[in-house]
Amino acid sequence: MNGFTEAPLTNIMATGLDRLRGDDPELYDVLVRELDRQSTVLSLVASSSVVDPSVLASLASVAVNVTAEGYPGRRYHAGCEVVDDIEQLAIDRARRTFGARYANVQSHSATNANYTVLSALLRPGDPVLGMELEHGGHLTHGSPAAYAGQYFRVVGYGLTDEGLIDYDQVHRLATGHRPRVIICGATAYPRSIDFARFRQIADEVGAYLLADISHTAGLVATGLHPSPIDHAHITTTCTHKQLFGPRGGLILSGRDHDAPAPRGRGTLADFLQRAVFPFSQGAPALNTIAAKARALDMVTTAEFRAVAERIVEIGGVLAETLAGLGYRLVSGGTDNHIVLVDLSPKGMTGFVAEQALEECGIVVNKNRVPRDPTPAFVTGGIRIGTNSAARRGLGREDARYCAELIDQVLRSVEVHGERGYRVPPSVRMSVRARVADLCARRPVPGYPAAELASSGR
Ligand code: DSN
Repeated sequence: MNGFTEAPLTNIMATGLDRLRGDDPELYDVLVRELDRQSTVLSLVASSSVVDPSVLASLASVAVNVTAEGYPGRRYHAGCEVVDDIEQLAIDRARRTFGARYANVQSHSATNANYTVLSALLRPGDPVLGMELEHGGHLTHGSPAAYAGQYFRVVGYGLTDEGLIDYDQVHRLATGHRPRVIICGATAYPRSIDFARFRQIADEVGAYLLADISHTAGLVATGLHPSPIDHAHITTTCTHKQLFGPRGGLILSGRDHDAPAPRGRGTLADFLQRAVFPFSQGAPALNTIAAKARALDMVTTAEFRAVAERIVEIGGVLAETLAGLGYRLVSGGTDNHIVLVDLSPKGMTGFVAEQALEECGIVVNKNRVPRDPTPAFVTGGIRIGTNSAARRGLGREDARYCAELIDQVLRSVEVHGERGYRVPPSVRMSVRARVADLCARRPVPGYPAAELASSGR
C-alpha cells in the first residue's frame, strides 16, 4: 500500500462521523437514538440479527464508490481490478461456507434472488408450487399479493394439523399440477425441512427445486439444520438474518451447477450468472459485497458455531417454557430459532400482543398462523426468534426468564377487540426495567453496553 498515513480507513470513517455529527445533527441524533433503542430493548424478531462492527465498517467502505457491471475479470467498466478481488473473496467464502459449487453474491436481498431465479426459469403463467404464506411461506414463494403470485400460476401447499409440512400434499399437488418450479424453505416454520424429500418429488414431476434458506442459513452453514445445497437445483438466502451480515442475497448451487442450462447455452451456473446480470440487475453494491465477504468469513469460526448452537438451545427453552405456561405453539415446539405462538386460545390477536410487548421492551412480530382467519395486519399469533438474543449471549436461564416476562405482559394486558389494549403501567415499568437490565448485562459484542436500570435481577 503506498502513500497513505497510518490507518487510512479509520481516518475516513472518523472524518465521516465528525461531519455527520457537525453538519447533520438531525440525522446523527436519529442514528444515535436507534443505537440506544437497540441497546435497551430485546429483539426477538425471528428475521433480526446484529452485525459485527467489522461488517459495519466493510459496509461503510470506499468500495461503494465503484461501478462494476458484470463479474470479476469481465466487467463493463474500467477501474474494477481491486473490487474484483472483493467480489471473488465473497464468492469463494460463500462457496466454502455452504459447500456450494457455484455462488453469485450480487443479489440485493433474498426477495431479489428469488425473483431473479423465478423470472429467468419461468414464463408468465407457468405453474409453480410454493408454501402458503399463512402456513409459513414467503411472499416471493407465490403469495397473490406479490409478483410471483400474479405472474405465475401458483398452487400452495401447507401444514398438517400437527403443524408439520404436509409432504403427501406436496406430492399430490406436484403430480396433479406438474409445476415447473417447486419452492421450499420458509419464514415462519419452526421445524427442520426434508430437502431430500422435496427433491424426490421435484424429480418425479420434472420440476426445478428452489430452496430459500433465508431463515436458517446460519444453522445450515454449521450443520445444525440439513443442507439443501446438493438437493435443490438452486438455493437462495439473504445475508442479513442468520448470517449476521449486511442486507443482501446469495444464489447458490451444488451438484446441479453444471447441469445443462434450462434453455440451452452452457450450464445452470452460466444461466444463473446471466439471470442476475444482465437479465434482472445492473451494477452490484460492492460495499455490501465486501460486508458479505466479512460476515461469511465469520460464519466459519468457532465463535459463530457457539452462537448457532445457542440459537437452537434457547429457542428450545423458550418454546418449552411458553408451552409449560399454557401457550399453544404451532408444531408444538421448535427445531430452529423460531417459536410460533397461536394466540387464538388466549382471545388475543398478534397485533395486540406485538404492541403490548413492544411497550415493555420486547420486540417480536405479529404473524399469521395456519388457517388463520384474521388479516395480515391483525394476525392470530406472534413469531419469536432467537438470533439476536443468541448473539447477545443469552443462555438457558435468560431464555426462561424472557418467556416468563412475555407471559407476564400477555397475562396482564386488557384486550379491547382486535387492536385495542392496555398494559397496566406497573407491569410496563417493571418489565421494561428488567429487559433493559438484561440487555445491559448482555450487550452485543463490540457494541456499547447500556447502563443498568437496576431492577435487582
Ligand atoms: N422475510 C421477512 C421475515 O421473515 O420477517 C422479512 O425479511
